[in-house]
Amino acid sequence: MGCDGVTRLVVVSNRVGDLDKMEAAGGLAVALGAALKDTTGLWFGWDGTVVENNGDSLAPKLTRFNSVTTATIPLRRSDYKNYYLGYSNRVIWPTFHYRLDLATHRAAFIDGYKQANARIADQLVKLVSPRDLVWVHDYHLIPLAAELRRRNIDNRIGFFLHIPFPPPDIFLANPDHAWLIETLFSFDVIGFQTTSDLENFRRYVREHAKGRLESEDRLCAFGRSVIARTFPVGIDADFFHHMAHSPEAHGQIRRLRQRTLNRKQIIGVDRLDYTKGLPDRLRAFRRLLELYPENIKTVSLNQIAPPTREEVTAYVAIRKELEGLSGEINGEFGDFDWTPVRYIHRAVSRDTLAALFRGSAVGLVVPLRDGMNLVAKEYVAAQSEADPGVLILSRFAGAAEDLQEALIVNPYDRDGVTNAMQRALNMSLEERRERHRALFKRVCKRDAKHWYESFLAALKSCSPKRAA
Ligand code: ADQ
Repeated sequence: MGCDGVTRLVVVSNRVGDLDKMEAAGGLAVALGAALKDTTGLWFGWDGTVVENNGDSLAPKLTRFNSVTTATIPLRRSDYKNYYLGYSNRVIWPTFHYRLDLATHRAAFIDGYKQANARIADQLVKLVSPRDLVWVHDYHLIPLAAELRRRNIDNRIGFFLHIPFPPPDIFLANPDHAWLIETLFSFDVIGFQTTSDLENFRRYVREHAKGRLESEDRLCAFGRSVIARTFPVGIDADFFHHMAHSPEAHGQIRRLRQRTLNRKQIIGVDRLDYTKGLPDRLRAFRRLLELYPENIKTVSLNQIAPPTREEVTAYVAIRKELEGLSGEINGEFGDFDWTPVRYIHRAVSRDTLAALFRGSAVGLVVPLRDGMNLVAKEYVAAQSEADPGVLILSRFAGAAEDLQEALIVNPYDRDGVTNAMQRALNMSLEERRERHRALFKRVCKRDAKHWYESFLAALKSCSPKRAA
């Protein structure tokens, strides 16, 4: 990478994005794709395939895309089950999103998580050179630095948590809380999305791990010291704005308006995940039609929700609930010439998304809990200065810390969300412009480049660690 001409960047994440298409529905792939676009480096992760436990090779497959090489490995079947579906997505994901009720603790899950991280480290060490900066992403790989240190890797290693970090009272409910935190201290830099995530982490370290704050951003515990700071993730705002204003986007918006007879559109775009508050928003939309019937036949809700993690029961349940609700609303309110809710259960290309955002009067981003939420930033970036739409944003999305000029709502308060929709649909052009100007400025300032440059600057400021 152009890091400093000498060091190379090695990014490690659960999945490696498709650098050719970047159509993947997932915030991490989108953010890292933008970060790696103008660098040279290595991106290491799972290729999405599963092999049988014995015999098949886990050796990385190298592929070059311009200046970035991807190195991908398959997962063993037991790791897929216990590390990926099990500990990562049935323990850490729900717990870190404050959903203790959905966490399933099994010995096989935590054992699998540890073993898979050790196997990933075995493959990764073959590719790491002494001067590389190693940047590990997200909750699947919390113990990776400890595994690398065990293999005598003393490079600078950073970690960025894309999801929230819960308050100590919730974190303590995870039987492995002490181990998870100790293992994090093998990194040199730990990055969080928001100040409340960072504060939750600091509180745990101070109150439950005998740690102390050494300086404004340095924490000491377990005889080691790490930089712990916020690095709110951003998007390539310029690129997204231009994509939403291309001649192709104009054509798509014109066709959308013709098809919908110029009715106002509310748009939601989220992976189909229980953290995203999808059923609640459909209920809030139904309430909008009940409380403010002038919206009947004049407003539609387009919800794009591609499938994820379909082998986890909680995800099957949410899909059923959503399909049931959209069917009910359409049955109750729809007519031959108007469909109130359009629900699309697949990924769409980035340029189509940009056009849809621009063509929609309201962006509805109301997760129950979210690390950041890039859709909120994409919706802002896609708007036209002259006639911008209105962003409705959950106070529990990390993005709300920065995007205060959105209409901030409590996603658990259905009537509050309904009233925000009504307000957004009727907001004066002057107020829309004023809010959008402020939001767009922030989204541009704290963009993807700012995110990765500030993280890497912090990582480079550390002196290489000796193996623990
Ligand atoms: P996610 O939970 O995946 O990411 P989010 O930040 O909203 O959530 O990112 C989703 C990305 O996928 C967006 O760029 C969006 O445009 C895209 N996407 C969603 N649906 C799509 C569809 N149908 N077709 C095409 N693209 C689609 C995690 C955390 C977030 C955090 C990010 C980045 O959960 O809180 O913001 O990582 O750190």
